[in-house]
Amino acid sequence: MSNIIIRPNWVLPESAASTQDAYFNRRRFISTLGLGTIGVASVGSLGCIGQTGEAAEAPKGPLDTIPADAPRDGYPAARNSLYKVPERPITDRIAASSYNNFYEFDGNSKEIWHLTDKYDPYPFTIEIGGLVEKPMTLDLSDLIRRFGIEERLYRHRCVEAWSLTVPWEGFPLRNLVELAKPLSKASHLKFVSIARKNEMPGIKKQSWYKWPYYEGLRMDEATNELAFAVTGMYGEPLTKQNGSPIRLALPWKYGYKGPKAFAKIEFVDYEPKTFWNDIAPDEYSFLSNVNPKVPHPRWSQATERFIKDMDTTRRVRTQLFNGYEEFVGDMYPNEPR
Ligand SMILES: Nc1nc2c(c(=O)[nH]1)N[C@H]1C(S)=C(S)[C@@H](COP(=O)(O)O)O[C@H]1N2
Ligand SMILES: [Mo]
Repeated sequence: MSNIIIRPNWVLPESAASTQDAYFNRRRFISTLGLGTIGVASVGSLGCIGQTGEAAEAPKGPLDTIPADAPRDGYPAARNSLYKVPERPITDRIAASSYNNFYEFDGNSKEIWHLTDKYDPYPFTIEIGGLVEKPMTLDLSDLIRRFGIEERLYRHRCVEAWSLTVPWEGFPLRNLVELAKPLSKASHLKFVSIARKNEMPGIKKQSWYKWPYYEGLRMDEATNELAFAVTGMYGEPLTKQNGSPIRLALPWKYGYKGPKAFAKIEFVDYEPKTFWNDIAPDEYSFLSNVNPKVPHPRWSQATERFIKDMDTTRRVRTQLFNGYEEFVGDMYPNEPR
């Protein structure tokens, strides 16, 4: 009896679900093999957990993946009381660090923390360029010291209809925009993540994607008070699987609009291309505001599975702009209401 491994209930059901990840991996895998639309059953074995073969270095738990050299200045930060989530509890920290989406590690599994042992982000710099007074490269540790950090409790809604409530730590993205001094003709920002194929196993395994991950925002979105540059969660620096060393939280948008491990911001005068929109433009729009009335072509967005702990079966109603209409509603006169 002692060798029975009890896994949280998401391990099996998720790999069977038709989602952002499973759908594309399956489709791509099949076309790689030249099998047309048959042979789906063979895909299951790709999603096995614990096959890294590096037990010695592998993290023992999902919180072992906070980089040892992550700057700890300001942690734990005081919570900003302006942003409340009165109707939902805070997600259990282990659950929020175990149930993830970060395709650079794996697109087929939610439990990716096992795969992060080679990833070593620090020291880390962010390159700022494009339509700015002067291009610059900023050291992340310097930025954290310069801006300081605060904690914000935000809802976090994935387009695959699961959600969390997370205490993020970081600084307003607006601070970074002001430091960058964009020219008046800059209308949008383009974010580019890192793609280290020797540290992130999902890149080689899913070589058909257009790495690195890239996303974009309008200037008014990036300077909205909610847009948050996240360097930590639950009072400590970010775990690798949650986007160490820096990612965005844009709580009124679906999760994929917030790039993890971004190392480049380019100011531009056009609407930039984005990773998921390029893959499936009819499924992942540039704006991607959370909206229960706008279904994904393959599933409803009216409700979501709220992940409070390892049980992922509770459903709650999805809210327009994920409950942030008072902060962002004015930016979107054409959003279906
Ligand atoms: N670079 C990068 N950023 C990314 C992703 C990714 O695959 N790569 N996934 C996105 C998606 S779909 C979601 S829902 C969130 C998940 O964040 P979490 O794992 O911290 O909950 O990260 C987003 N940022
Ligand atoms: Mo997502």
